[in-house]
Amino acid sequence: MRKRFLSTIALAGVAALGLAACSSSDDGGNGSGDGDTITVGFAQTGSESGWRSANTESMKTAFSAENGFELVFNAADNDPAAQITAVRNFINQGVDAIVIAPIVEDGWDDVLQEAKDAGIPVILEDRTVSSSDDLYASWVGLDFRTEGVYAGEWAAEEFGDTPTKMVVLEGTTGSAPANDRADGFNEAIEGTAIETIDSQTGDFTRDGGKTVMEGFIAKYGIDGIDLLYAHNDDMGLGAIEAIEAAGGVPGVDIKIVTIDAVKDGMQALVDGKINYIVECNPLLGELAAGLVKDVLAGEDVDKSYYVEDQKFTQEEAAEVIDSRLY
Ligand code: GYE
Repeated sequence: MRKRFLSTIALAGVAALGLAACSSSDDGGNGSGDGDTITVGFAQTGSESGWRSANTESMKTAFSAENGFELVFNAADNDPAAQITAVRNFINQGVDAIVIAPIVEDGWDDVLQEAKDAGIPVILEDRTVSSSDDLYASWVGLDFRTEGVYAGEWAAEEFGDTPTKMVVLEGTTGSAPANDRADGFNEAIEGTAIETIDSQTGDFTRDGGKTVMEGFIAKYGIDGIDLLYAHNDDMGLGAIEAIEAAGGVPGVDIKIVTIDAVKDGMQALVDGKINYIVECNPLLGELAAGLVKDVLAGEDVDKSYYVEDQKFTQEEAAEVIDSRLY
């Protein structure tokens, strides 16, 4: 797949394009609002993490009345069936466009076809789906596989030939970031002496990370675990609580690498409790809103827009933490 990466400048350009191409909702949508207001149904995953809160805020800000939108917001509490029902409701309401942050990759064919048949364009943000890309107009998000590679490269560099026992806190089972972050990481540590002794889902939540880590500690002991790879900061933060409660020192007794770089995660990195973080930028609202306007205006858009991520050591985190936007 051709990857188009967007720098901050390109991001602003895409958003500006969208604003210039402001369209009216004369495409048959019978949603509420006057002719110039674009009614958008947004099916969010839920509110599982700090990343998600920042993403929701970014989306609500971009899809504001000021910017010409009426936003119908739904958060599915991490339930794939409820999210599909929400999308179906948007179709029945006759919204002008639908934006989805798909909880899991599979299971989207039917409802995406229904949206297409109803003439309602779908824009995906954040996570991807396994359906054919004919069924949606465009996607904007992050390269989860590369995030996993970055995290794995750090681990390979840190541990290399030293026999290392690793546990993994996986994201939501079946979600694109859980799948891709696992693959990318495993690829990067191939040939090292890092051994995955256990890997379970913590559902991207702090509580989930804490509970699963408690189980790992009960089974292997603090001394039996050298490295934790958590698919997001929140699960890593939950695991830190579990390690401290068991008398261990996170970041020292057990090294920790996570993904997201939200404020709390970055603070734990600065404090030495996390050892490395790969960023995942949640500020996708303006891009998604620009894409909705472009698609409704009949502009040509790419099928996928990748936003580039950074990565942080403890020293680098200390330098940037005060200027971070989320
Ligand atoms: O990393 C995690 C969130 O889909 C990229 O979902 C997103 C992930 C993010 O719950 O914190």
